Amino acid sequence: MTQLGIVPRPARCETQDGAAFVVGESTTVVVDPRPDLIAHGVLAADLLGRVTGQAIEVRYSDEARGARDVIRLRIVADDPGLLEGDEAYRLVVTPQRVEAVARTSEGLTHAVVTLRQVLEHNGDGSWRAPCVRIDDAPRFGWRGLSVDVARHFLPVDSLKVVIGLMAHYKLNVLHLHLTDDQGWRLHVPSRPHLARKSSGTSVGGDPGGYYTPTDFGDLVQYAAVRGITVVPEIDVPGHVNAATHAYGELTPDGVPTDAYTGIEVGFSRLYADLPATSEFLRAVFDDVATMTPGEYVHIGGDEVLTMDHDEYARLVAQAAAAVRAAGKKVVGWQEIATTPLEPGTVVQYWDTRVEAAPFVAAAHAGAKLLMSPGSKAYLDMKYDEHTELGLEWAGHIELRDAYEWEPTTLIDGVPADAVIGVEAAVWTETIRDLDGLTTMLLPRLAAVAEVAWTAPERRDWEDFRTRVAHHSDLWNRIGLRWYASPQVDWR
Ligand code: TNX
Repeated sequence: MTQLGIVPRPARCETQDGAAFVVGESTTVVVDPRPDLIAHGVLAADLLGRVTGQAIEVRYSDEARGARDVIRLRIVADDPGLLEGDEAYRLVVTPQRVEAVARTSEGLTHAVVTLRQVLEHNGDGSWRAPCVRIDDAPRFGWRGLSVDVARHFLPVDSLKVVIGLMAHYKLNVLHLHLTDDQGWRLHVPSRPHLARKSSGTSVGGDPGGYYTPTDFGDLVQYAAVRGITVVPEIDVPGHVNAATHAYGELTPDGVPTDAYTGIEVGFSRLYADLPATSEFLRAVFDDVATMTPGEYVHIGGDEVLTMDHDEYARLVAQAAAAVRAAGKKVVGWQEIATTPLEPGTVVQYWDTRVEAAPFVAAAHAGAKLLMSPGSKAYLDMKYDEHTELGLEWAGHIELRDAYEWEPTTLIDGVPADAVIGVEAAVWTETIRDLDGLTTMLLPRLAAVAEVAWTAPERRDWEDFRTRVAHHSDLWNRIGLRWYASPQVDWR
Protein backbone atom coordinates (compact mmCIF):
# COMPACT_ATOMS: atom_id res chain seq x y z
CA MET A 1 0.00 0.00 0.00
CA THR A 2 1.26 3.43 -0.84
CA GLN A 3 1.36 5.69 2.15
CA LEU A 4 -0.47 8.94 1.62
CA GLY A 5 0.87 11.94 3.45
CA ILE A 6 -2.44 13.14 4.86
CA VAL A 7 -2.18 15.30 8.01
CA PRO A 8 -4.21 15.23 10.19
CA ARG A 9 -4.74 11.50 9.81
CA PRO A 10 -8.29 10.73 8.62
CA ALA A 11 -10.68 8.53 10.55
CA ARG A 12 -10.83 6.02 7.67
CA CYS A 13 -8.63 5.80 4.63
CA GLU A 14 -8.47 2.94 2.13
CA THR A 15 -5.96 3.22 -0.70
CA GLN A 16 -5.75 1.09 -3.83
CA ASP A 17 -2.36 0.51 -5.37
CA GLY A 18 -1.53 1.49 -8.90
CA ALA A 19 -4.48 3.35 -10.28
CA ALA A 20 -4.75 7.12 -10.05
CA PHE A 21 -6.82 10.08 -11.17
CA VAL A 22 -4.77 12.32 -13.44
CA VAL A 23 -5.22 16.06 -13.16
CA GLY A 24 -4.63 17.27 -16.69
CA GLU A 25 -5.49 20.19 -18.93
CA SER A 26 -9.07 19.06 -19.44
CA THR A 27 -9.84 18.27 -15.80
CA THR A 28 -12.67 20.41 -14.46
CA VAL A 29 -14.21 21.08 -11.09
CA VAL A 30 -17.96 20.45 -11.27
CA VAL A 31 -20.56 21.75 -8.81
CA ASP A 32 -24.33 22.02 -8.68
CA PRO A 33 -25.54 25.44 -9.84
CA ARG A 34 -26.05 26.87 -6.36
CA PRO A 35 -24.41 30.14 -5.36
CA ASP A 36 -22.63 28.72 -2.30
CA LEU A 37 -21.32 25.78 -4.28
CA ILE A 38 -20.13 27.95 -7.12
CA ALA A 39 -17.96 29.90 -4.70
CA HIS A 40 -16.72 26.58 -3.43
CA GLY A 41 -15.86 25.33 -6.87
CA VAL A 42 -13.84 28.45 -7.52
CA LEU A 43 -11.97 28.10 -4.24
CA ALA A 44 -11.27 24.43 -4.92
CA ALA A 45 -10.02 25.17 -8.43
CA ASP A 46 -7.81 27.87 -6.99
CA LEU A 47 -6.41 25.68 -4.21
CA LEU A 48 -5.70 22.80 -6.58
CA GLY A 49 -4.50 25.01 -9.41
CA ARG A 50 -1.91 26.64 -7.21
CA VAL A 51 -0.41 23.26 -6.49
CA THR A 52 -0.43 21.95 -10.04
CA GLY A 53 0.45 25.26 -11.62
CA GLN A 54 -2.39 24.97 -14.14
CA ALA A 55 -5.67 26.82 -14.09
CA ILE A 56 -8.59 24.46 -13.48
CA GLU A 57 -11.95 25.34 -14.97
CA VAL A 58 -15.17 25.28 -12.93
CA ARG A 59 -18.42 24.04 -14.49
CA TYR A 60 -21.95 23.87 -13.14
CA SER A 61 -23.95 20.84 -13.93
CA ASP A 62 -26.75 18.58 -12.85
CA GLU A 63 -25.60 15.82 -15.14
CA ALA A 64 -22.05 15.20 -14.03
CA ARG A 65 -22.75 11.91 -12.31
CA GLY A 66 -21.23 9.78 -15.01
CA ALA A 67 -18.85 12.33 -16.42
CA ARG A 68 -15.14 11.57 -16.56
CA ASP A 69 -12.14 13.71 -15.77
CA VAL A 70 -14.06 15.75 -13.23
CA ILE A 71 -13.62 16.69 -9.60
CA ARG A 72 -17.18 16.81 -8.38
CA LEU A 73 -18.09 18.69 -5.19
CA ARG A 74 -21.42 18.07 -3.54
CA ILE A 75 -23.16 19.26 -0.40
CA VAL A 76 -25.69 16.65 0.66
CA ALA A 77 -27.66 17.24 3.85
CA ASP A 78 -28.79 13.66 4.39
CA ASP A 79 -26.07 11.38 3.04
CA PRO A 80 -26.24 8.35 5.33
CA GLY A 81 -22.68 7.31 4.48
CA LEU A 82 -21.03 10.34 6.02
CA LEU A 83 -19.57 10.13 9.50
CA GLU A 84 -21.29 12.20 12.20
CA GLY A 85 -20.94 15.94 12.58
CA ASP A 86 -21.11 19.14 10.56
CA GLU A 87 -17.55 18.89 9.37
CA ALA A 88 -17.61 15.29 8.12
CA TYR A 89 -16.60 14.62 4.53
CA ARG A 90 -15.99 11.79 2.09
CA LEU A 91 -13.42 11.84 -0.68
CA VAL A 92 -13.43 9.11 -3.30
CA VAL A 93 -10.76 9.09 -6.00
CA THR A 94 -11.13 6.70 -8.95
CA PRO A 95 -9.28 6.80 -12.28
CA GLN A 96 -12.37 8.39 -13.87
CA ARG A 97 -13.29 11.02 -11.32
CA VAL A 98 -13.00 12.53 -7.88
CA GLU A 99 -16.10 12.80 -5.68
CA ALA A 100 -16.14 15.01 -2.60
CA VAL A 101 -19.26 14.96 -0.43
CA ALA A 102 -20.03 16.82 2.78
CA ARG A 103 -22.94 18.21 4.78
CA THR A 104 -21.55 21.72 4.96
CA SER A 105 -19.19 23.95 3.11
CA GLU A 106 -16.69 23.49 5.96
CA GLY A 107 -16.74 19.76 5.35
CA LEU A 108 -16.27 20.29 1.64
CA THR A 109 -13.19 22.43 2.24
CA HIS A 110 -11.72 19.62 4.32
CA ALA A 111 -12.25 17.27 1.37
CA VAL A 112 -10.58 19.66 -1.06
CA VAL A 113 -7.48 20.24 1.09
CA THR A 114 -7.25 16.48 1.57
CA LEU A 115 -7.22 16.05 -2.20
CA ARG A 116 -4.55 18.72 -2.43
CA GLN A 117 -2.43 16.83 0.10
CA VAL A 118 -2.48 13.60 -1.91
CA LEU A 119 -1.56 15.14 -5.28
CA GLU A 120 1.76 13.88 -6.63
CA HIS A 121 3.93 14.89 -9.60
CA ASN A 122 3.63 12.59 -12.59
CA GLY A 123 7.01 13.59 -13.98
CA ASP A 124 5.52 14.81 -17.28
CA GLY A 125 4.09 18.01 -15.83
CA SER A 126 0.74 16.47 -14.95
CA TRP A 127 -0.36 15.53 -11.46
CA ARG A 128 -2.05 12.47 -10.05
CA ALA A 129 -4.16 11.61 -7.06
CA PRO A 130 -3.83 7.96 -5.98
CA CYS A 131 -7.11 6.08 -5.82
CA VAL A 132 -8.48 6.26 -2.33
CA ARG A 133 -11.64 6.37 -0.29
CA ILE A 134 -11.59 8.58 2.78
CA ASP A 135 -14.29 8.98 5.42
CA ASP A 136 -13.40 11.56 7.97
CA ALA A 137 -14.63 13.89 10.72
CA PRO A 138 -12.85 15.76 13.50
CA ARG A 139 -12.50 14.79 17.15
CA PHE A 140 -12.78 18.37 18.49
CA GLY A 141 -14.91 21.22 17.16
CA TRP A 142 -12.40 23.89 18.26
CA ARG A 143 -9.05 23.51 16.52
CA GLY A 144 -7.30 26.81 16.81
CA LEU A 145 -4.21 28.86 16.31
CA SER A 146 -3.59 31.99 18.37
CA VAL A 147 -1.37 34.60 16.75
CA ASP A 148 0.11 37.52 18.68
CA VAL A 149 -0.04 40.50 16.32
CA ALA A 150 0.55 42.93 19.20
CA ARG A 151 4.23 42.29 20.03
CA HIS A 152 4.97 42.34 16.30
CA PHE A 153 2.36 43.52 13.86
CA LEU A 154 1.61 41.16 10.98
CA PRO A 155 0.10 42.70 7.83
CA VAL A 156 -3.17 41.39 6.39
CA ASP A 157 -1.42 39.61 3.50
CA SER A 158 0.82 37.69 5.89
CA LEU A 159 -2.14 36.67 8.01
CA LYS A 160 -3.85 35.39 4.87
CA VAL A 161 -0.91 33.06 4.32
CA VAL A 162 -1.35 31.83 7.89
CA ILE A 163 -5.08 31.33 7.26
CA GLY A 164 -4.26 29.29 4.16
CA LEU A 165 -1.94 27.08 6.20
CA MET A 166 -4.58 26.65 8.87
CA ALA A 167 -7.12 25.49 6.30
CA HIS A 168 -4.55 23.05 4.91
CA TYR A 169 -4.34 21.43 8.36
CA LYS A 170 -8.11 21.64 8.99
CA LEU A 171 -7.82 24.16 11.80
CA ASN A 172 -10.98 26.21 12.21
CA VAL A 173 -10.37 29.00 14.74
CA LEU A 174 -7.99 31.92 14.25
CA HIS A 175 -7.53 33.67 17.59
CA LEU A 176 -5.94 37.09 17.17
CA HIS A 177 -4.16 38.57 20.19
CA LEU A 178 -4.82 42.13 19.05
CA THR A 179 -3.69 44.19 22.02
CA ASP A 180 -0.86 44.15 24.52
CA ASP A 181 1.59 46.48 26.23
CA GLN A 182 3.48 47.11 23.00
CA GLY A 183 0.65 47.85 20.60
CA TRP A 184 -3.07 48.14 19.86
CA ARG A 185 -3.75 46.55 16.46
CA LEU A 186 -7.44 47.06 15.73
CA HIS A 187 -9.12 50.39 15.15
CA VAL A 188 -12.03 50.70 17.58
CA PRO A 189 -14.37 53.46 16.36
CA SER A 190 -15.53 54.55 19.83
CA ARG A 191 -11.94 54.87 21.11
CA PRO A 192 -10.04 56.13 18.04
CA HIS A 193 -6.82 57.01 19.86
CA LEU A 194 -6.13 53.37 20.71
CA ALA A 195 -4.96 52.44 17.23
CA ARG A 196 -3.92 55.97 16.29
CA LYS A 197 -1.58 56.52 19.22
CA SER A 198 -0.59 53.03 20.20
CA SER A 199 0.15 51.12 17.02
CA GLY A 200 3.26 52.87 15.72
CA THR A 201 5.88 50.37 16.83
CA SER A 202 6.47 46.77 17.76
CA VAL A 203 8.88 45.09 20.18
CA GLY A 204 12.39 46.49 19.84
CA GLY A 205 11.11 49.52 17.95
CA ASP A 206 10.27 47.46 14.85
CA PRO A 207 7.56 48.75 12.52
CA GLY A 208 4.01 48.66 13.87
CA GLY A 209 0.59 48.88 12.27
CA TYR A 210 -3.06 48.19 12.86
CA TYR A 211 -6.12 46.78 11.10
CA THR A 212 -8.92 49.10 10.08
CA PRO A 213 -12.44 47.68 10.44
CA THR A 214 -12.31 47.09 6.67
CA ASP A 215 -9.03 45.15 6.97
CA PHE A 216 -10.48 43.15 9.83
CA GLY A 217 -13.65 42.42 7.85
CA ASP A 218 -11.52 41.30 4.92
CA LEU A 219 -9.62 38.88 7.19
CA VAL A 220 -12.80 37.57 8.73
CA GLN A 221 -14.24 36.89 5.26
CA TYR A 222 -11.06 35.35 3.89
CA ALA A 223 -11.03 33.03 6.90
CA ALA A 224 -14.77 32.26 6.72
CA VAL A 225 -14.54 31.13 3.10
CA ARG A 226 -11.93 28.62 4.28
CA GLY A 227 -14.06 27.38 7.18
CA ILE A 228 -12.24 29.41 9.83
CA THR A 229 -13.80 31.62 12.50
CA VAL A 230 -11.88 34.59 13.87
CA VAL A 231 -11.86 35.08 17.66
CA PRO A 232 -10.54 38.56 18.51
CA GLU A 233 -8.77 39.05 21.83
CA ILE A 234 -8.68 42.35 23.69
CA ASP A 235 -6.41 41.54 26.62
CA VAL A 236 -7.56 43.06 29.95
CA PRO A 237 -7.12 43.90 32.79
CA GLY A 238 -3.34 43.41 32.42
CA HIS A 239 -1.26 43.67 29.23
CA VAL A 240 -2.89 47.08 28.70
CA ASN A 241 -0.05 49.55 28.35
CA ALA A 242 -1.10 50.38 24.78
CA ALA A 243 -4.51 51.43 26.16
CA THR A 244 -3.17 53.47 29.08
CA HIS A 245 -0.70 55.10 26.67
CA ALA A 246 -3.57 56.22 24.42
CA TYR A 247 -6.02 57.21 27.18
CA GLY A 248 -4.59 58.79 30.34
CA GLU A 249 -8.06 58.67 31.92
CA LEU A 250 -7.46 54.95 32.46
CA THR A 251 -4.68 55.72 34.97
CA PRO A 252 -5.13 57.07 38.55
CA ASP A 253 -3.17 60.27 37.89
CA GLY A 254 -4.75 60.80 34.47
CA VAL A 255 -1.36 60.84 32.78
CA PRO A 256 -0.84 58.52 29.79
CA THR A 257 1.84 55.87 30.34
CA ASP A 258 4.92 55.78 28.11
CA ALA A 259 5.01 53.63 25.00
CA TYR A 260 6.66 50.27 25.63
CA THR A 261 8.83 48.20 23.29
CA GLY A 262 10.36 45.69 25.73
CA ILE A 263 9.19 42.13 26.45
CA GLU A 264 8.48 42.09 30.18
CA VAL A 265 4.95 41.09 31.22
CA GLY A 266 2.63 41.79 34.14
CA PHE A 267 3.36 45.45 34.91
CA SER A 268 0.42 47.25 33.27
CA ARG A 269 -3.15 47.27 34.56
CA LEU A 270 -6.59 48.80 34.57
CA TYR A 271 -8.17 50.26 37.73
CA ALA A 272 -11.61 49.03 38.76
CA ASP A 273 -12.41 52.19 40.73
CA LEU A 274 -11.90 54.65 37.88
CA PRO A 275 -15.18 55.59 36.16
CA ALA A 276 -13.44 55.60 32.77
CA THR A 277 -12.59 51.92 33.11
CA SER A 278 -16.05 50.40 32.93
CA GLU A 279 -17.03 52.75 30.10
CA PHE A 280 -13.88 51.74 28.26
CA LEU A 281 -14.61 48.04 28.65
CA ARG A 282 -18.20 48.43 27.53
CA ALA A 283 -17.38 50.56 24.50
CA VAL A 284 -14.41 48.52 23.30
CA PHE A 285 -16.00 45.09 23.66
CA ASP A 286 -19.19 46.39 22.08
CA ASP A 287 -17.31 47.66 19.02
CA VAL A 288 -15.23 44.51 18.74
CA ALA A 289 -18.33 42.33 19.03
CA THR A 290 -19.97 44.36 16.28
CA MET A 291 -17.04 43.64 13.96
CA THR A 292 -17.11 39.92 14.80
CA PRO A 293 -19.58 37.52 13.16
CA GLY A 294 -18.22 34.61 15.24
CA GLU A 295 -19.75 33.48 18.53
CA TYR A 296 -16.77 34.27 20.75
CA VAL A 297 -14.73 37.24 21.97
CA HIS A 298 -11.59 36.72 24.08
CA ILE A 299 -11.05 39.00 27.10
CA GLY A 300 -7.47 37.95 27.91
CA GLY A 301 -7.16 37.96 31.68
CA ASP A 302 -3.61 36.61 31.87
CA GLU A 303 -0.63 37.56 33.98
CA VAL A 304 -1.93 40.42 36.07
CA LEU A 305 0.80 40.67 38.65
CA THR A 306 0.10 44.05 40.27
CA MET A 307 -3.50 43.79 41.49
CA ASP A 308 -5.26 42.05 44.36
CA HIS A 309 -7.54 39.19 43.49
CA ASP A 310 -10.79 41.01 44.30
CA GLU A 311 -10.10 43.82 41.92
CA TYR A 312 -8.97 41.32 39.27
CA ALA A 313 -12.23 39.40 39.64
CA ARG A 314 -14.29 42.60 39.37
CA LEU A 315 -12.55 43.64 36.17
CA VAL A 316 -12.85 40.20 34.62
CA ALA A 317 -16.56 40.22 35.48
CA GLN A 318 -17.00 43.64 33.85
CA ALA A 319 -15.20 42.57 30.68
CA ALA A 320 -17.19 39.34 30.51
CA ALA A 321 -20.46 41.19 31.08
CA ALA A 322 -19.61 43.61 28.27
CA VAL A 323 -18.96 40.71 25.89
CA ARG A 324 -22.19 38.97 26.84
CA ALA A 325 -24.20 42.20 26.61
CA ALA A 326 -22.92 42.48 23.04
CA GLY A 327 -24.29 39.00 22.33
CA LYS A 328 -21.05 37.01 22.38
CA LYS A 329 -19.63 34.21 24.47
CA VAL A 330 -16.54 34.75 26.60
CA VAL A 331 -13.11 33.19 26.24
CA GLY A 332 -10.30 34.02 28.67
CA TRP A 333 -6.85 32.78 29.64
CA GLN A 334 -6.73 30.25 32.46
CA GLU A 335 -6.36 32.84 35.24
CA ILE A 336 -10.06 33.71 34.89
CA ALA A 337 -10.87 30.27 36.31
CA THR A 338 -10.08 31.73 39.73
CA THR A 339 -13.10 34.08 39.39
CA PRO A 340 -16.83 33.25 39.24
CA LEU A 341 -17.70 32.31 35.64
CA GLU A 342 -20.95 31.97 33.74
CA PRO A 343 -21.61 28.47 32.33
CA GLY A 344 -20.32 28.15 28.78
CA THR A 345 -17.31 30.40 29.36
CA VAL A 346 -14.22 29.04 27.64
CA VAL A 347 -11.09 28.87 29.79
CA GLN A 348 -7.86 28.66 27.82
CA TYR A 349 -5.31 26.54 29.69
CA TRP A 350 -1.68 27.50 29.06
CA ASP A 351 0.55 27.40 32.14
CA THR A 352 1.03 23.77 33.19
CA ARG A 353 2.90 24.75 36.36
CA VAL A 354 -0.22 25.64 38.34
CA GLU A 355 -2.67 23.60 40.43
CA ALA A 356 -5.61 21.79 38.85
CA ALA A 357 -8.26 22.74 41.43
CA PRO A 358 -9.63 25.96 39.84
CA PHE A 359 -10.05 24.23 36.45
CA VAL A 360 -11.80 21.26 37.95
CA ALA A 361 -14.15 23.60 39.80
CA ALA A 362 -14.73 25.74 36.70
CA ALA A 363 -15.46 22.65 34.59
CA HIS A 364 -17.98 21.41 37.13
CA ALA A 365 -19.63 24.85 37.10
CA GLY A 366 -20.13 24.58 33.33
CA ALA A 367 -16.99 26.16 31.89
CA LYS A 368 -15.26 24.60 28.87
CA LEU A 369 -11.51 24.09 28.64
CA LEU A 370 -9.45 24.94 25.61
CA MET A 371 -6.07 23.24 25.72
CA SER A 372 -2.96 25.26 24.86
CA PRO A 373 -0.33 23.79 27.18
CA GLY A 374 2.77 25.95 26.99
CA SER A 375 5.11 22.96 26.98
CA LYS A 376 3.38 21.37 23.93
CA ALA A 377 1.38 23.91 21.99
CA TYR A 378 3.31 27.18 22.41
CA LEU A 379 4.93 27.33 19.03
CA ASP A 380 7.06 30.32 20.00
CA MET A 381 9.16 27.99 22.17
CA LYS A 382 12.50 27.07 20.62
CA TYR A 383 12.79 23.62 19.01
CA ASP A 384 16.17 23.14 20.70
CA GLU A 385 19.01 25.26 22.04
CA HIS A 386 20.14 26.13 18.50
CA THR A 387 16.84 27.66 17.37
CA GLU A 388 17.46 31.27 16.43
CA LEU A 389 14.04 32.68 17.32
CA GLY A 390 11.73 31.96 20.21
CA LEU A 391 11.60 31.81 23.99
CA GLU A 392 12.36 28.97 26.38
CA TRP A 393 10.29 29.52 29.51
CA ALA A 394 8.11 26.47 28.84
CA GLY A 395 11.07 24.41 27.60
CA HIS A 396 12.09 23.31 24.13
CA ILE A 397 9.40 21.84 21.90
CA GLU A 398 10.63 19.50 19.19
CA LEU A 399 8.14 18.11 16.68
CA ARG A 400 7.54 14.96 18.70
CA ASP A 401 6.79 17.00 21.84
CA ALA A 402 4.16 18.98 19.95
CA TYR A 403 2.65 15.69 18.74
CA GLU A 404 2.64 13.36 21.74
CA TRP A 405 0.12 14.65 24.25
CA GLU A 406 -3.49 13.98 25.12
CA PRO A 407 -5.77 16.98 25.69
CA THR A 408 -8.33 15.22 27.88
CA THR A 409 -5.86 13.97 30.52
CA LEU A 410 -3.72 17.10 30.84
CA ILE A 411 -5.47 18.41 33.95
CA ASP A 412 -6.18 15.89 36.69
CA GLY A 413 -9.86 15.74 37.52
CA VAL A 414 -11.24 17.68 34.55
CA PRO A 415 -13.85 15.53 32.81
CA ALA A 416 -13.08 14.78 29.16
CA ASP A 417 -16.35 16.28 27.96
CA ALA A 418 -15.38 19.68 29.41
CA VAL A 419 -12.58 19.91 26.83
CA ILE A 420 -13.83 21.97 23.91
CA GLY A 421 -10.67 21.65 21.88
CA VAL A 422 -7.05 22.42 21.25
CA GLU A 423 -5.29 25.62 20.27
CA ALA A 424 -1.69 26.23 19.29
CA ALA A 425 -0.29 29.66 20.12
CA VAL A 426 2.51 31.70 18.69
CA TRP A 427 3.74 34.75 20.60
CA THR A 428 5.85 37.21 18.72
CA GLU A 429 8.31 38.82 21.12
CA THR A 430 11.15 37.41 18.98
CA ILE A 431 9.28 36.80 15.72
CA ARG A 432 9.41 39.79 13.41
CA ASP A 433 7.88 38.68 10.14
CA LEU A 434 6.13 35.95 8.18
CA ASP A 435 9.35 34.00 7.53
CA GLY A 436 10.07 33.87 11.25
CA LEU A 437 6.50 32.91 11.98
CA THR A 438 6.31 30.01 9.52
CA THR A 439 9.72 28.76 10.70
CA MET A 440 8.21 28.36 14.17
CA LEU A 441 4.87 26.99 12.91
CA LEU A 442 6.18 24.42 10.45
CA PRO A 443 6.24 21.54 11.00
CA ARG A 444 4.78 21.80 14.54
CA LEU A 445 1.43 23.25 13.48
CA ALA A 446 0.77 20.01 11.60
CA ALA A 447 1.44 18.04 14.80
CA VAL A 448 -0.93 20.08 16.97
CA ALA A 449 -3.56 19.95 14.22
CA GLU A 450 -3.46 16.15 14.35
CA VAL A 451 -3.82 16.21 18.14
CA ALA A 452 -6.95 18.33 17.64
CA TRP A 453 -8.48 16.40 14.73
CA THR A 454 -7.58 12.73 15.00
CA ALA A 455 -8.94 10.24 17.54
CA PRO A 456 -6.28 9.10 20.04
CA GLU A 457 -6.35 5.50 18.83
CA ARG A 458 -5.50 6.70 15.30
CA ARG A 459 -2.53 8.78 16.40
CA ASP A 460 0.96 7.33 16.17
CA TRP A 461 4.27 9.19 16.14
CA GLU A 462 6.09 6.87 13.70
CA ASP A 463 3.19 7.05 11.31
CA PHE A 464 2.94 10.84 11.64
CA ARG A 465 6.62 11.43 11.00
CA THR A 466 6.50 9.55 7.71
CA ARG A 467 3.33 11.34 6.60
CA VAL A 468 4.51 14.82 7.47
CA ALA A 469 7.69 14.22 5.44
CA HIS A 470 5.53 14.62 2.31
CA HIS A 471 4.56 18.16 3.28
CA SER A 472 7.83 20.02 2.79
CA ASP A 473 7.31 19.79 -0.96
CA LEU A 474 4.23 22.02 -0.81
CA TRP A 475 5.79 24.41 1.72
CA ASN A 476 8.73 24.82 -0.63
CA ARG A 477 6.54 25.35 -3.67
CA ILE A 478 4.56 28.05 -1.88
CA GLY A 479 7.85 29.57 -0.72
CA LEU A 480 7.33 29.15 3.02
CA ARG A 481 10.28 28.98 5.39
CA TRP A 482 10.18 25.97 7.70
CA TYR A 483 12.31 24.10 10.22
CA ALA A 484 13.83 20.83 9.03
CA SER A 485 13.34 18.88 12.24
CA PRO A 486 15.95 16.09 12.50
CA GLN A 487 13.14 13.85 13.78
CA VAL A 488 11.79 13.49 10.22
CA ASP A 489 13.42 12.02 7.09
CA TRP A 490 12.37 14.85 4.81
CA ARG A 491 11.93 13.76 1.20
C1 TNX B 1 2.91 34.00 28.32
S1 TNX B 1 0.43 32.79 27.57
C2 TNX B 1 1.99 34.97 27.95
C3 TNX B 1 2.32 35.91 26.89
C4 TNX B 1 3.73 35.75 26.39
C5 TNX B 1 4.04 34.27 26.25
C6 TNX B 1 5.39 34.00 25.67
C7 TNX B 1 -0.14 34.00 28.15
C8 TNX B 1 -1.54 33.97 28.37
N1 TNX B 1 0.70 35.00 28.41
O1 TNX B 1 2.10 37.24 27.33
O2 TNX B 1 3.84 36.37 25.15
O3 TNX B 1 3.96 33.69 27.53
O4 TNX B 1 5.58 32.65 25.43
